[in-house]
Amino acid sequence: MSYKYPYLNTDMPDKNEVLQKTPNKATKELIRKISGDGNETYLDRFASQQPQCSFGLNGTCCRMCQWGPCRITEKSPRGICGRSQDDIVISNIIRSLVSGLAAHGRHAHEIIYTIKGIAEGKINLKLKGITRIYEMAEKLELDIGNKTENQLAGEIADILVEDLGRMDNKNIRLLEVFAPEERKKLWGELGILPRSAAYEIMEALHMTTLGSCSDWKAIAGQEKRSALAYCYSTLFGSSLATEILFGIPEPNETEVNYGVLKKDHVNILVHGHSPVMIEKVLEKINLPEIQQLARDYGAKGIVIGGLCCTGTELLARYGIPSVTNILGQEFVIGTGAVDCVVVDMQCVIPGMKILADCYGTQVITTCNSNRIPGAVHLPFDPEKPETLDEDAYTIAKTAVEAFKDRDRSKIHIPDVKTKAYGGWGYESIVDALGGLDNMAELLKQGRIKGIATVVGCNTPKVAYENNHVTIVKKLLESDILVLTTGCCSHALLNAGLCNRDAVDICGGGLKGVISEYGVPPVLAVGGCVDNTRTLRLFISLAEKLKKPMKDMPFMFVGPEPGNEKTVGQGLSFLMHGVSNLVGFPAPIPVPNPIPVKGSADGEMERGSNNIADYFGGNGAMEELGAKIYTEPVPELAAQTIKMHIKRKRNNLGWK
Ligand code: NFS
Repeated sequence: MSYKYPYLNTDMPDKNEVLQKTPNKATKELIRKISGDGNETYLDRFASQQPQCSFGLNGTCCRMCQWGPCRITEKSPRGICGRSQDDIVISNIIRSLVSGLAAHGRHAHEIIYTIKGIAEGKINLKLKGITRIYEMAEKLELDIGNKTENQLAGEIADILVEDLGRMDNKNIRLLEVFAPEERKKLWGELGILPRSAAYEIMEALHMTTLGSCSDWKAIAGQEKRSALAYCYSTLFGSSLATEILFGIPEPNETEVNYGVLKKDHVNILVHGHSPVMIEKVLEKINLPEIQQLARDYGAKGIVIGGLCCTGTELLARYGIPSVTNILGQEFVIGTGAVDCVVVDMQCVIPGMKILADCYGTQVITTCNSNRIPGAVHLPFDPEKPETLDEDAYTIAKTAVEAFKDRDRSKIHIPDVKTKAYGGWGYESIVDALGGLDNMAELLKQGRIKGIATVVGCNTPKVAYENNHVTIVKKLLESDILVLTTGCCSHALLNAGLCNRDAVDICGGGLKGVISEYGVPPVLAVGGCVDNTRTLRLFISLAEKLKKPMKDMPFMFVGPEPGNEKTVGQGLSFLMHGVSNLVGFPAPIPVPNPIPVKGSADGEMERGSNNIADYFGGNGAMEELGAKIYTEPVPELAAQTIKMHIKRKRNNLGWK
């Protein structure tokens, strides 16, 4: 039985429904195994949270001061201070958005300060993204002269730091150099050009605190300003800085999924988002003495597997096999085969450590922002890097040592491995598809009908990975090319869709493109911050075709929204005129339909509220040329995306 929430106009799945619908055979085996071992996962905790609070689900609970909490009902349409439903709903959303902005900002901070540390000779790493250094130096109009690559990278890092924290009224530099002219003009007219990540977070929290702004439209304006700061300071900032640091990814072939773990090997998982420490740890793991240590303990070798965005980053750069995403992190521990998980920052759920204790798995934390009680803690701080090499060596050794004392009686590794062709970036996609002119032509001719970026987290509110995989299969059938990042990319990689063999499920046009150019139908472009790569591609294609972004057959799809960071992902694209489809209602009262008061169960009528009408109706469409669709049923969601792309093509006069 799934959980019924008629006022949301959707149901949520229970464990049985997840078992029935989740597409990965390995996941089904592990859910059953963990339950059989008598251990719990998020699925059990989700069940014990039912029913979830309707005010929380609708965004109509205000906890922004200590007079509350206030809840909006027919009897009490305003909070104690007089705040309206619209103010409360939009304030809750902007607070989620800027929490996500803070998370990506902190990620960007670590990467950018690592570049500074290397440039100043304090960190023992070598910058690998030389092409990106020169491209950025040119775009930012730096005086290149006889400067070394490290000097230039240091100057770029200083600009990225300003973009993170500028307080005076100047624009984000990365926005100035990467955003389309037409959009910059529009954002200027709307008065929403941002100063920096830090300033916009401060202003968003300021505007929504007790007795500040009570005009929901002004808060929505700050929401858009913050979304632009999110996009250009922290997504572009992190992604480009990571490319300067570790190089631009190159497509590579590998195997992914739970079956990459090996019973007779030391299995180490790397987890989080900012892979600086892990880069060093990998260097140490490859030392002959650490490899020998593993053999001394009876292991045949060492397997590294990736989780979440650190996993997708390592897959992109080194072809290191990825295993799973945020909601698979407990399942993989349940294999009983994981000796150690090395985590950096974000999306590491406490339930993972609880299960790690059940299966004797060692957890090592490497970021001061992400402490976990009971874990070994060896933090990386780019401003105090003196012990980096020593700590990385200790982590590698501790991870291998975990193998020797573990209880190995409860191991079950599902025999499921999938071929994957990952590691795509902006340049490699353009090159592989014959250049921007050719890509534009493929779109115009309709061999590629449109491009959807299908990305983001998992949520327990839809059947795990079912929306990701079902939607994408339907899009491929209709000749829509798919780009993917983050947790969604794990679902698609494991489903075998990031692999040229998936050509068979594609429509005729896309099939031809895949055969001719040798690309897979789904291009995995990295972690969530690497949506930068997709956005650059969308911007370049629109410019090449001399069309505004809002007219292009593009769509942002977030089928399983979860983390606060996901709010800014969709809005980043929305700000550029790219409509969104999300797979579960945001915490906004669902406008249509609502139950008829006092009527027999099931009777519904149309409702409306300003925030839903703005994002999902004509408001955002009139202002930005894009809107947000919500559809939790994956087959219907795919239909909506296809319809959206068809409409865009019709308006362009393309067949
Ligand atoms: Ni994105 Fe990556 Fe996953 Fe969501 Fe978390 S791992 S940054 S936030 S949950 S996709």
